[in-house]
Formats: sequence, structure tokens, C-alpha cells
Amino acid sequence: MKRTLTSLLCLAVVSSAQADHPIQLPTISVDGVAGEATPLTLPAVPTAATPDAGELLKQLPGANINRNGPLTSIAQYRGLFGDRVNVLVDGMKISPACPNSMDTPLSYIPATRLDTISLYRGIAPVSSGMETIGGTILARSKKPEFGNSQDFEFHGNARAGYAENGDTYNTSILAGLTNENHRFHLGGSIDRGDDLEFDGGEILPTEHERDTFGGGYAFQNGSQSAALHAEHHDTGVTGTPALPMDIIYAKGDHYTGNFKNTFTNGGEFSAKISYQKADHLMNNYSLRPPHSMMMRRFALTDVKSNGLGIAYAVSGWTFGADADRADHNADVFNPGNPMFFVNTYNNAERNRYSLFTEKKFTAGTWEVEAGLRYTSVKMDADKVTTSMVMAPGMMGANFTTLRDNFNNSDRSQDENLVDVALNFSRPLSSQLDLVAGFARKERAASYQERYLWVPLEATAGLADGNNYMGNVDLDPETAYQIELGFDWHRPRVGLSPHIFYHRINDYIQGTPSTNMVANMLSGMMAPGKPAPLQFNNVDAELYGIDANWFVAVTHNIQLDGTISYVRGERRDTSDNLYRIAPLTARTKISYHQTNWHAGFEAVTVAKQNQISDENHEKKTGGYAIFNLSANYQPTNRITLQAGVNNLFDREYQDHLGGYNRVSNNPNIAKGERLPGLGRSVYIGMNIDW
Ligand SMILES: [Cu+2]
Repeated sequence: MKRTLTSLLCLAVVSSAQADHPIQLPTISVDGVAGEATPLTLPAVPTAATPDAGELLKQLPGANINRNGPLTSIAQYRGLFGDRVNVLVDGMKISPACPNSMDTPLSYIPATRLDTISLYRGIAPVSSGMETIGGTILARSKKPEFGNSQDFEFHGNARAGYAENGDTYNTSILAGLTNENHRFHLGGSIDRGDDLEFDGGEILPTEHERDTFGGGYAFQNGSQSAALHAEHHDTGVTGTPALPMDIIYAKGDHYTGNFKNTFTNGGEFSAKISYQKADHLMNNYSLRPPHSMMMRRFALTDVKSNGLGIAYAVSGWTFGADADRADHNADVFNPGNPMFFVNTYNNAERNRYSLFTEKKFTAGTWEVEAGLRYTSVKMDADKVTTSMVMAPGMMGANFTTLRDNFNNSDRSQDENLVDVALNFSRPLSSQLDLVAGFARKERAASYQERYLWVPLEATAGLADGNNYMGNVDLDPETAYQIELGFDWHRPRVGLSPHIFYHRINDYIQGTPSTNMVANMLSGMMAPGKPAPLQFNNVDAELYGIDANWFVAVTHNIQLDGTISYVRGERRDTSDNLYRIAPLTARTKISYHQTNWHAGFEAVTVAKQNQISDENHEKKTGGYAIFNLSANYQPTNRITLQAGVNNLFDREYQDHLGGYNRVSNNPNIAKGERLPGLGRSVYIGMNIDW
């Protein structure tokens, strides 16, 4: 591929390099332009405007974020989100300690420590993970490179950023000692911020604090590599205004190990192992006023998980086995009444054992990737109880009935999931590729969907304000997926529209609970709230189109962007699916010189009228916001960054942003949709050595 040294054409080359691999969209950097596999890489400096790695995902076609707080971003891809999307952080599946996903997987990797974030566009290959019904997203932390000789060298990276909105600062440091065989590294980050603002005032509570610290050792020679990594993560007092409580802490450690050996026949054996433990405290009275002293609650939750995977790849074939286990606990307490407790989840276990095979081959002009995966999901939960069974009258009687029903139910459940994925591509000309894919993907119920025995909002961050009841007897979701698109890649123009259709049988969705005891209890505990929903199997379909494009207008000026549209509907009723991203286009014009560039971006979002009545979802209007950004490299090692997000301080509501649950928000009514962020001027610096 022809390359020039101007940064402009570098952009074009990177983009067309992406188009050469239509099945897997390679990594897009923070600027949405650089690719990790490309030698001519533009500086991958994350935007200093946000501490949250999730924000960066929005630059990928079809991807978006459900936001419940400044650090609580839930990945959405083509209308599927939460447990339906397989998010891996440094190759590891992280299980949130919070049953409401306050500590989402992406919250474990601060934006300042992020190296790349990437997405398997379209149908994720079965080798990318278990339960990939909504795709696979990979977030990778920055690590020093191995050296070129036996001599050890000291390398590192420091980043710092400040954003005026919320007085937000974030900083990280990475230090490594490496030679051609060994790599030692240490890294850490500090994120702090006060309450964020919009044009009409403050959004309470949106303060945040998070520290991370980690280190590791890696080895490589010609045929073997191994890596060990330990990571400590400590999120402190952080608001989640879209949820009924806020984070007081979410902290823990995770460890990963990887090993790879290449044999003389070209075969490659790889193994990975991981362990995670996290503890979490949340409450509804430290960062927000409680309804009353009587309604003060805090919850202590924890998770332990571990994972193991092995694979052997030879001659285009890959054979692999994966297993992981996660064990969740959550108890709710009342600070004013030491006798009060509710076991929400007691040793809720979700264990997966999986085998897969995948084959990549060429058939005529077609490149084919075909995969088959079988996964056994074994779930169980211990018996629960609550002090509320002692409550007088119907309250105590209802709690007793729900507890006994749950404890006598068949809590041990096994599911068998079968995934098949076929991805095809073929060149139609030297500049045009056709892409097609077909898949059957399955997902078993989450522990929240299965084991929530009392009407509460512990729903992995759905944030729709409804109380939910679990359902022990849920069937797995089965999706049939079709992907069709083309990638047009010329040196100065690229365009890759893909259309998709997902037909999902047994889609797990809250429908009005018919459990009279739960409904009565929910009404007694939360007067005025709608009757609870219960997780049930329904039928759904999602379809849409998304595209990635660029045009090199002149030698120095580039236009690029993405457009993402998805429609999510029920097939068994006339309702729509909940929290579906509205039609969104990102359009950027940028001017490039060798050591600086400046960009002006428009983010245009259509109204969302296609809302879920079942979830009591509210419509949102359309809007456009404009962002300015600039990078300057005074030397090869230093990048300075400045920008303004939401330049015109436009007041808008992000459809994926949730509703205000906090009664002391001076300018946002309770139950009103939370506003998007107002104008924020930011500066940042990145130093590599
Ligand atoms: Cu929580």
C-alpha cells in the first residue's frame, strides 16, 4: 500500500488499511484515526476531557454507551448492551462486584491508561469469547514495548489532563525496564472530579474518584512468551445519579497470566489464566438526601471470579477450551436499624465451561472464517432470608412467602449454548470488498435476571426506575444474525456501510409481574412506583446500518466520520426495545501538519421516539453538539492537547443517559432524563520516554 509521510495521507492509509480487514475493524485510537497495526501511527493520546474509557467507544461505528454515572459506562453495540456484549479488559472478563453494574468492566481501565479500544465489527468470531451475542469489545492498557537488544532500557509514559467542567483531572504514569527478552513494568493512575455541569446548572451527584495501580513481568524469545500482571483498582466516592444508590467504594484486585509457545510445525499453543476479587459499598444517603431516615439503605456486595483458557492454532484451525466461574454476594442494610438486612444474592454462582473450533480458509476468491462453540452454563444460588420476615402484618407475610418460594425453587440451573459464526469476504475489485456473515449466538440468563427474589432495582444497570423480580426458569436467548456490507477503500476515500439483522428468540425482558405477592410488597415498599416487572423470555429483532468513512479533501484537510442506526423491536408485541441508541452521526473535519492538527467535530443525534412502553421509557429530542480539538507535538516525545467539548454549551438529553433519581438536583426534576454535559474546556499532556 502506498504511503506518504504527510500525516494527512497517513490518516487515509490507516483508514484504508482498516478497510483491508473488513471482518475485524482494527483499533481506532482516541482521535478515531490511528491503527495499532499500522507503522505510521498518529499519537494515540486519549482525550483529557474525560476519565472514562467508555467515551472513546462512541467513535466506533455501531457502538455507544449507556451512562449511569461519570465512571459507570455500559458498552452498547447495535442496541445490545450489558451482559450481551463481551467486554474484555487486557483479555480478561471482569465481573462487576455491583449487582447494578456500577463498576462496569470499562470502569476498571481509566482512559489515561488505555492504549487501544477495539471492536469486532459485525459478527464476533467464536474464538473471541463465550456468550458474544452482542459482540466483543477489547480494551487494552498501555504497556512498554520489548527492547531490541540484551541491554535493559528504561521506558515510560506520563499523561495528565484537566477539564474545566467538574474541575476534573486525571493523570497516569507507566514505567518499564525492558530488553529484547524481559519486560518489567509498573503503572498507576489518579482520577478526581467534582460535580459536572450543564447549561442549566449542576448534575448531582457526579463527583468521582478512582485510583489504580498495577505491575507485571513479561518474557519473550523467538518461540515462547509469557506474562504475569497484577492490578489493584479503587474507586472511591462516585455518583451514579441514574441509579438508586451511589458508589462509596468499589475496590479489588485482579491478576492475569498468559503463556504462548510456537512449535516447529508452525502450531501455536496459548494459555491464559485470571483471578479477580472485588468488594463494593453503595448507599442512598451520602451523596444524595434519602427519602426519609426510615428509607436509608446501604449495600455490601462482592464478587470472586476466575478464568482459564487454552487454545491451539495450526494451519488455519484453532481449537480451544475456556472456563470461568463467578460468585456474587449482595446484602442490603439500614444504617439506623442494625437488625435490618436483606440477602439479595447469596453465593449466586455463574460458571461457564466451553469448547470451540474455528477455521480460516480461502475458497476461490472468498475468505472464510467458520466457527463453532459449545458452552455449558451452570448456575446456582444459596438460600436467602431477610429480617423483614419478622415485620408485622402483610409486610412480614409477603417477605416470608417470597423467601420461601425462592428457597424452595429449583435454583440450580444448567444451560447448553451453541454458537455458530460464519464470516465471509471477497474482493469485488482492488478497491471494493464484499462482506457477509451469518451466525447463531446464545446467551444464558445473568444471575440478576435469574435470582432476584424480592422486588428491587438490582438489574445490572438497566436504570429504568422499575422494581424487578428474577425468574429462575428463564431460557437462554438465541439470536440469528445476518451481516452484509461492503468496504470501499481508495487512497483518499473510504466508506464501509454494513447492514445487519438480528432475530432473537427468548430475548430476556422485564414484563409486568403477575406475582401478586411481589406486586403487593413492591407497592408497600415503594408507594407510587409502577408495579414491578419480571424478567421473562419474549421475542425481539434488531436491525440497522452503520458505516465508517473518510475523505482526504486536500493534502492537509480530511473529513471523516461514522453513522450508526439501529431499530429494536419486540416481535411478540408492538413494543420497542429499551434504551436503544438513536440515529447518531459523528462528522469531523481536521487540518493536519506534521507536528500539529486541529479538528472540528459535529455529533448529531436524532430524536428517539421508538421507546419501550413496558419499561416506561421516555422519548428524547434530537440535538447537535460541536467539539473542537487540537494536538501539538513540540518534540517526538511530547504531545500537548487542548479542546472544547460542547462548544456552544447546548443543553441536551442523552437518550442513553438515564433518569435523575436524586431529589436535591436544583435544576433537574426527579424522574426527568439527565442532561448531557455542558461546555468543557480541557488541556492535556502526554510524554513518552
Ligand atoms: Cu453498586
